Amino acid sequence: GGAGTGAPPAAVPAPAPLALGNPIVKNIFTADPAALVDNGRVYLYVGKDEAPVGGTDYLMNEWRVYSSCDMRNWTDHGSPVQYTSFGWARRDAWAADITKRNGKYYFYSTVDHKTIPGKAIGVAVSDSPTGPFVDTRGSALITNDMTKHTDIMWDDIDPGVFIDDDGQAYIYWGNTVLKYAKLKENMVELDGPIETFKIDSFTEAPYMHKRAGTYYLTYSRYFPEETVYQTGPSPTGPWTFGGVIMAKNAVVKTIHQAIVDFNGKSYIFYHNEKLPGGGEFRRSVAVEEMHYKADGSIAFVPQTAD
Ligand code: FUB
Repeated sequence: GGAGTGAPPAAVPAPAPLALGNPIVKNIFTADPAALVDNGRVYLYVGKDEAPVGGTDYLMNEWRVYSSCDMRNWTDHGSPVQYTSFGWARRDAWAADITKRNGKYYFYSTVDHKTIPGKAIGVAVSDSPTGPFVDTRGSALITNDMTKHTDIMWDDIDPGVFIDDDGQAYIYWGNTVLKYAKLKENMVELDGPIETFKIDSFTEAPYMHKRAGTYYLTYSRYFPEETVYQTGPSPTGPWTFGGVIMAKNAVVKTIHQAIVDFNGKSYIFYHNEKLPGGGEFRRSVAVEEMHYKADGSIAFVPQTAD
């Protein structure tokens, strides 16, 4: 925090919502946004929801990437990576995250493993934010630990990757139990043991960002999910509950956020059911401006329809 003047924080007037053109992608169903700001553009990575009307499970084979210079007009760059990019995966292009280090782009993603029961997390590398991404390590970065869990098959999902100012990288992931580990500078190997945070009501989709020296751990809680956050003085806590950022959707039980700063504003991506024909397994990604109050807390974000 800054030097205190004794004056209370200024009240932040509720800003008029910007027309951001939600949902962002209108010709296919999309879910699980990840975002990266690079060279003056924001890149948005999504999973493609292909379940038919009345489908009873996710049908997800590939990720797609879009970019924008203004958060309103988006360029479609196609599919930079599919679950088949991971030779050890058998299906399910579930949630992913993206980061850049030393000029290379690292795409972390959830897939279903061919031989180790349950979900696993892989990492694929590219020289370009629009891919193609290649699984240079040729094996999963994180798999279900069968010595500890023989019954939880989706606890290794939803990677969130964060590189701190001192260069140390972290990966956060999990369902029900929030796990994390350090990453080596090469970004494709864990550096040390897998640890856990004890977070009440944690469901999934952990995401780390840092602002003015404070670490913000955002994630989904409950089911149907709402987006909430904790703050801490380090990337490993200790954590203090901050509040609800976004309320649960009307229909879709998942919500999966990603948060970036772009051209001096903060934005939160998420998904809902609002593209016509949408539903639980036919989601659509949207974006809203996100505001910090003077004390660093995050103001509640209403969803906009357009
Ligand atoms: O899209 C499949 C799964 O649903 C994701 O991995 C979760 O975050 C939830 O959105």
